[in-house]
Amino acid sequence: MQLGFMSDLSSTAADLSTVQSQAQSLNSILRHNWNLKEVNALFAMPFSDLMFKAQTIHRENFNPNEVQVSTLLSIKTGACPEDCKYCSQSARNKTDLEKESLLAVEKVLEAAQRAKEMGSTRFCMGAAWRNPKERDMPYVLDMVKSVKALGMETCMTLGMLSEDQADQLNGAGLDYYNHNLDTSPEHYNQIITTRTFQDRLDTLTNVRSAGMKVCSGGIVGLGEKAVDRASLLIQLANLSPQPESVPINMLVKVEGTPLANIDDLESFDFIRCIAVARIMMPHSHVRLSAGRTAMNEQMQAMCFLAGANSIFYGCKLLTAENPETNQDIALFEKLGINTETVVGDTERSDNIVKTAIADQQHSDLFYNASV
Ligand code: SAM
Ligand code: DTB
Ligand code: SF4
Repeated sequence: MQLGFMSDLSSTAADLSTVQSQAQSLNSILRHNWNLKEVNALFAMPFSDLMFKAQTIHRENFNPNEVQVSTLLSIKTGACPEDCKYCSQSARNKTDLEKESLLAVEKVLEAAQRAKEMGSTRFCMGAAWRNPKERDMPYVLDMVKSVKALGMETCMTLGMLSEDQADQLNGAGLDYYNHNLDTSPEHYNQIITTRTFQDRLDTLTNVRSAGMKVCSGGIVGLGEKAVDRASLLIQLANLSPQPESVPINMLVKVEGTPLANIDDLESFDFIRCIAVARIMMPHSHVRLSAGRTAMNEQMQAMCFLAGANSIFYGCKLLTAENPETNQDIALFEKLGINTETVVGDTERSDNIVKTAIADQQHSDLFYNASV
C-alpha cells in the first residue's frame, strides 16, 4: 500500500516535471508570426507580470547573471550623406562634431587591443557611410582580419551592403554585421528619407545569406507612438532566423539635430520595450545600447531584469558618451553580474598584433576615405 502510494507520488512528480518542461518550451518557443494585437497586449501587461514573464524566459535561455560586453569604435566619423534625424554624423545636421577620415588599421588595432585588455569580447567598428565604396573595402577587410587575430569577435556597421560586399566581409571573418531597422515602418519616413525601410531589410538579407550573424535593433524615444515600438519589435522578431543580437537604443539627444529637444521617453516604457523584446526573441542577446549615461543604476538593473544581456562597454559609443568603465565594473559588482567570455589563443593573437602594428608603422594614420 505504502509502495503503491510512493509510486503514485513518483509518477505525479514525473508528470509535473513533463508539464513544467512543456510549459518552459512553450514559453521560449521561437515564433516568426507575431501580430500587433498580441504584442500590444504584452506591452499592456501589468509591469510586474511583464517583468516576471520576461525574466522567466530569460532564465530558460541564458545565465541571468552574465552580460556580453562589446566595445565600439568610430572608424570614420561625420560628413554622412544620409539624413537620419537623430544622428550627430549626418552632414545635414549642424552639430559640433569633428569629422575624420577612415582610420588606419594600426589605430583600429590599438583600440581593439585596449578594449580586449578592458575585458571586452567583441569589437564593433562603425562608419558614417550610406554604404562602403569599393575603394574602402580592402581597408575594412584588413581591419576585420587584424581584430579577429586578437581573438575578439568582430562586428561592423558600415551602412547598406551589396551581396558581394557582404560575401567579402564574411570571407574576411566578420562575425556580426549591425544594421538597425531603427523604427517602425509606419514611423520610418519621419526619421529618414534617404534610404527606405526595404533597403534595410535587403541589407539584412545580404548579411544573412553571406553567413554572418545579424545584429539589428532600433532606437526608442524618437517621438514614436507606443504602437510603433510594438511594430518595430514585430519586424525584428518575424525575421527568420531572428537577429542574434538586438540593440535597443534610447535616443541620445544631440544639439543641432532635429530631435534635440524631443520629450524624454518614460523610463518604464523603455524597460517594457526590453522585456517585450526578450519575450519575442528568447534566444537573442538583447543589448541595452545607447543612452545609458541618462539612466541611473537602478534603471539599468531593471533592464537586466527585463532580459537585457549585452551592453556597450567603454567610455565612448561612436560619437556620444557612454558610462566610464569603472562605473560599469562597479555596477556589475553590485549586481553580481559576470561578463561573457570568448575563448581565444592569446599568444598567437599577441604575435599577430605585434606583426600587424610593425607592418603598419610607416603608413599614414588616416587615408582619404569616401563619404
Ligand atoms: N552609418 C551606418 C548606418 O547608419 O547604418 C552605421 C552607423 S549608425 C551610427 C548605427 C546606428 O546607431 C543607427 O542605425 C542608430 O540606430 C544608432 N544611433 C545613431 N545615432 C544615435 C543616437 N543619437 N541615439 C541613439 N542611437 C543612435
Ligand atoms: C547600435 O545599435 N548602437 C550603436 C551601434 N549599434 C553602432 C551606435 C550608437 C550610437 C549612439 C550615438 C553616437 O555615438 O553617435
Ligand atoms: Fe548617422 Fe548612419 Fe544615418 Fe549616417 S547613415 S546619418 S552615420 S545613422
